[in-house]
Amino acid sequence: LQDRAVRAFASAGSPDDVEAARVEYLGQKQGRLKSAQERLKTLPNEAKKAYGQRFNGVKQALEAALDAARSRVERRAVADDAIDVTLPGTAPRLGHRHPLAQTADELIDIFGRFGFAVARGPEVEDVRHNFDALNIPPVHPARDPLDNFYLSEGTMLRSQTSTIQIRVMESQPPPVRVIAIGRVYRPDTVDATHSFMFHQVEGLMVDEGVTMGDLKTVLRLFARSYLGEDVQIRFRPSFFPFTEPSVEVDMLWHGGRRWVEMGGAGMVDPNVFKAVGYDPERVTGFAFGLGIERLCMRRHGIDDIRLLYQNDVRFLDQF
Ligand code: FA5
Repeated sequence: LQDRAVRAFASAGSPDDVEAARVEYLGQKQGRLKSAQERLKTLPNEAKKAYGQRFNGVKQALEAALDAARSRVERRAVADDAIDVTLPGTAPRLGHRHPLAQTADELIDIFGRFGFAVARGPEVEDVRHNFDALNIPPVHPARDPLDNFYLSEGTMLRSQTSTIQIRVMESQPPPVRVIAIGRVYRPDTVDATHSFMFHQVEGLMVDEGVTMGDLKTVLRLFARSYLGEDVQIRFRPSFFPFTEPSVEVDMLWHGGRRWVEMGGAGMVDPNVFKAVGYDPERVTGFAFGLGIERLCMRRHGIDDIRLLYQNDVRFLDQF
């Protein structure tokens, strides 16, 4: 009886099979164990003790087999339920690229169409690339420790992406047509259009016969592509040690009531060409450096640069 019952429980594949086996062997009315119990009454007294012990052993074995069979078929039922392919799914919350990263991607795309490749340079720079090779003399106020983040001797967090102009020209002969996008650092006082860490896009084009007219055309075409056909920009005379002549470029801010500086630009100074071993008698070039935050702000109507760094999802969700 015990062997047959244990086999029946072990082979039960569903809750119904388990119940059928339970009724057959452990049923209170006509179960086989019950019948065995009935037989106890018919035995002579001296045989009752041994039979009773044997009966209890069999009963425990059968109950254990029943428990095991029940938990086995239950586990299988749970496993089957766990993959109900007909249930509607839960949509995962997807993130997306930060507006500044999106702006950088678009700049690379637009200037790429104008034939500009992408160059890179380190954020921790040496003073030679940040100042010396850019024709910024040792006593120039731009080097003031109060206006720069100096690190150990001779190194600093770059204050402008113009460093990459130098790195590119040092590493290849003309012609050059590149942009470089990156972080720059300055201890500026933070306000709606200034941060102590921001991004610039640098542009450099060097070849025989490059003119200021080419510079203005490229910047106008760029502004129209990125900010829209109706954007207004203007050029003001300015000064940078590494360009001559130099200009500052303003854009009419959203709302149309004020001009905001977008960047600096100019014709590469012959001293810069000499510092990198280019022949200023043979080639000319233009360079520009634009603030990426301000471009992004003008494009999307953002009023405060600080919103770009706070990572408030209510703000970021809008891009
Ligand atoms: C320069 O950094 C020059 N290297 C640009 C240049 C490149 C001139 C090549 C000539 C040839 P300037 O310091 O003006 O220039 O900065 C350029 C732009 O960076 C500014 O017009 C502005 O858009 C942005 N910018 C400057 N300071 C900040 C700041 N603290 N926060 C956010 N944007 C800034």
